[in-house]
Amino acid sequence: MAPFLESHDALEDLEELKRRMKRDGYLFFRGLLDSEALLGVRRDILEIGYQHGWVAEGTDLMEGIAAGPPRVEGRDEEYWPVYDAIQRLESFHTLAHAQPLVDVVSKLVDEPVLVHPRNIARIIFPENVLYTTPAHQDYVHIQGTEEVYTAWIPLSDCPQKLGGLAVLSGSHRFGVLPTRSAYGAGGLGVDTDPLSLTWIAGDFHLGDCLFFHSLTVHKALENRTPDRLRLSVDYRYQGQSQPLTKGSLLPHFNRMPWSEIYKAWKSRRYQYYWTSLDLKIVPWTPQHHQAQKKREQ
Ligand SMILES: O=C(O)CCC(=O)C(=O)O
Ligand SMILES: [Fe+2]
Repeated sequence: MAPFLESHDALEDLEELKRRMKRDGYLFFRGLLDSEALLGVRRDILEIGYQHGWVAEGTDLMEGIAAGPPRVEGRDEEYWPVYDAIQRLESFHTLAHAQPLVDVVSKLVDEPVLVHPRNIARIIFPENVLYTTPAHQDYVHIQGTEEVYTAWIPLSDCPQKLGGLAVLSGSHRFGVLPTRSAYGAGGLGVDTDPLSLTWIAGDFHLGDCLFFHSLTVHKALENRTPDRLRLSVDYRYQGQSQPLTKGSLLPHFNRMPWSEIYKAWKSRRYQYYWTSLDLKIVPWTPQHHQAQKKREQ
């Protein structure tokens, strides 16, 4: 794997940022975000994990030392109470609106940015490599417009052995690729061999952020640590004039209404903020998921 191209030098150069995104399908920034807010979200998530026995007793909470068997999104019933509690966190949703994140996307789209409220958090257990996020494109899940950008942000330093994210540079230029079912987040994978492109990865430090286009193929690296949880968040952004599907305005997994999520929030600033915008809602198509099922029959 080759290292990420760092784009801090181009942060003030709109044309260069756009050029790099267009060429590579990703932008990587070191130290884009303030560690305080990231560590606040980390603490909130680990406190929930601790209450549910996912974090080892008698250890420093912020180290994120795993306890018990791996719990996997979409596979284990035990995942839900923890994930529901994370979805109720004001800190987790507020971080998606951090100015440096919105600023990068606004430079790419040249218009006011819509922050999708469907924010996602990941808790990846160690040594559970079968469920490592497979190579996939976000577009098949999100749809609306291809011009959606994901920001992937680890909530700690994230060396490759903790299971960071890798992108297949240039893969966004191949359109929507055929899917197949796969283990790991999203449940759909793509075959990347025919593309003959290079995987790009690196060691993340707290504050680093990876942006990628909705057609850019990406995957997680295996969490090869003996005992650490990998915590990260992924947020999505697009231009406000671009179409989107209803699902992007619902909570991730849509297990409860926003009113439930907002119950303990202190501020209303980031509640229902999209409802005052004139958004163009378009249908979501199950076609990518169905085509995959047919191919496998
Ligand atoms: O963190 C992961 O394992 C998956 C992240 C991902 O697929 C995304 O951010 O779109
Ligand atoms: Fe993804």
